[in-house]
Amino acid sequence: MTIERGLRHALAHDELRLHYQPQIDSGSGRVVGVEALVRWQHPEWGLVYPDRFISVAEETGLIVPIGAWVLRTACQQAKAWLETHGPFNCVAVNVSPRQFMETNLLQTINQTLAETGLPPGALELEITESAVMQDPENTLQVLHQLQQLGVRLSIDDFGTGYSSLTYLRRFPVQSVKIDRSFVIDLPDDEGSKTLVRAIIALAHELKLFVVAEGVETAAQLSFLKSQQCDSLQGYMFSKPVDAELLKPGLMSAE
Ligand code: G
Ligand code: G
Ligand code: MN
Ligand code: NA
Repeated sequence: MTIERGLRHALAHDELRLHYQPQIDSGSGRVVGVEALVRWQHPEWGLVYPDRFISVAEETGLIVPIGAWVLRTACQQAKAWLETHGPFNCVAVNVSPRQFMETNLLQTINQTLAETGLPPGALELEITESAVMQDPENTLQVLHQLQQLGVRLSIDDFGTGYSSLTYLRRFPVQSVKIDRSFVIDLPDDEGSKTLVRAIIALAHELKLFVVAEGVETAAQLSFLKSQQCDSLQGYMFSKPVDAELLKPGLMSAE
């Protein structure tokens, strides 16, 4: 069976799952948000990770219904967390370039928020830097419309694309996520240190919140804290896990 046929089947037969990875406030150690990451629970292949199917979904357009499912499921879960565990910043959902170019993204998001009752400010959309830069003028327009809905916006994989500083300043985003490739060689590699320091300083100048991805070691953590990185995500705190294993708002990583 091809991946494409498998994905159609997965959508129709409820084989997709979301895992959630906590984002930790670097000052308090509290869980302030979670990123939703899709998996495919295949009856024979077992748990299939997105690297195996997101690109096919993107090419075939299946990313649109998959993305809508991810959005609805993540918003339902976040609403449940808000009710049982009290306030937490937000659930972050990845939006692919193709979804971003779809004309009804705005409508899908609006409708999902209305149906689930999640406050818009509790949803964050992660858009990769490369997606943002494919058509920056169009992106700017869509980002402004999304901002008017009250959802939070974040640039994913930051540092790997080629955002001009002009656009970074003009995009109505709240945060940037430093790509894991810059975190992995901290704190020994001088190049990585310089880049991470520069990204954090620049983002803070622009009043953006900074999240570091892929934090695995105490040494990486300590460097990121010394640079006032706002929040942290990585195996050091938790792998992406089932919703039942997380209690955002109540959880502390200290
Ligand atoms: O944990 P990880 O293997 O989950 O994710 C691998 C890649 O797949 C990451 O680049 C991540 O952004 C992407 N990804 C994970 N979940 C989703 C999703 O729901 N939608 C989109 N578009 N990409 C996702
Ligand atoms: O959306 P994005 O490209 O940022 O997806 C995050 C990816 O990074 C997912 O595949 C997730 O499982 C993975 N990931 C999250 N934390 C860590 C980490 O500490 N180390 C490694 N190697 N991967 C991580
Ligand atoms: Mn992401
Ligand atoms: Na990323």
